[in-house]
Amino acid sequence: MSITILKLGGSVLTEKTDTPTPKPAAINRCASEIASFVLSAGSGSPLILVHGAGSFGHPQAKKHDSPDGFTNFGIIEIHRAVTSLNDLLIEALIKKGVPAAPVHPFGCMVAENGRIAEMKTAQIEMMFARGIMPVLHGDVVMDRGAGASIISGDQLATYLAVRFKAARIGFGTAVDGVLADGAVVPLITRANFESVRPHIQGSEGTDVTGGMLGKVLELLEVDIDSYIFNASKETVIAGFLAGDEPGTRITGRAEAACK
Ligand code: IP8
Repeated sequence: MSITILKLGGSVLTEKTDTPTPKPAAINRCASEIASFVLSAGSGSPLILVHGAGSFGHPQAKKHDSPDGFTNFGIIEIHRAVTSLNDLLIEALIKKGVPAAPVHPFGCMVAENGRIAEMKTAQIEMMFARGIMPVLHGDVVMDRGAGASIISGDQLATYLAVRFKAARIGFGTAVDGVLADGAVVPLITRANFESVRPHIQGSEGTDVTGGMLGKVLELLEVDIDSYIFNASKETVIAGFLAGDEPGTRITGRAEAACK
């Protein structure tokens, strides 16, 4: 079984506004590209879909951020915002014929100081067995140290990739890859990271979870071929799912070389 993890950034699916604003056309197009893969690939190639929060989580997390941590109603507002984006994506996938179902981290994960400490995943394996596609997302979760913390879709996607021994990870963003001084960096490894790092450009809008540098740091931790690419451009998601190597390739493999 060859598992692929696809993470769609909040900037692909939502407008960078202070209140939750979806991009319905982009949500539909992403759902179509994913549906073409899922409906033709069959049960031997399961896909785990993860999405970010965009305006359905980052402004709310910023609003409720305080030295004392999130209040209970703050936690609930953040979680409800991101689950409503999850609903929109799942509805679009179901309309395209994909049996997609939510797995909300808030209900099956515990963090420790902002890092995932525990996650129940038996339900995901059982979903694979039936051909249901799990759709997870960055979320606010209960945290043993901080009370509650934000777990990004990037951290979650990487965690799931290790846990399920995924073959490939794709991070679909609103830019062409990791940009250094305006140009796409084709390959990032542990060997060249420090020379690329000072040039990596951040993301626009409110981002409480680390932007582009955060993505690279997550992916460098794992020994899995990963790609950061532009999911706002038509057919790039479909190409990645079909085996293309779009955007920036990142691998934490110690001796990674250009393919
Ligand atoms: O958009 C953040 O996930 P991300 C999740 O993947 C929340 O960084 C709730 C802000």
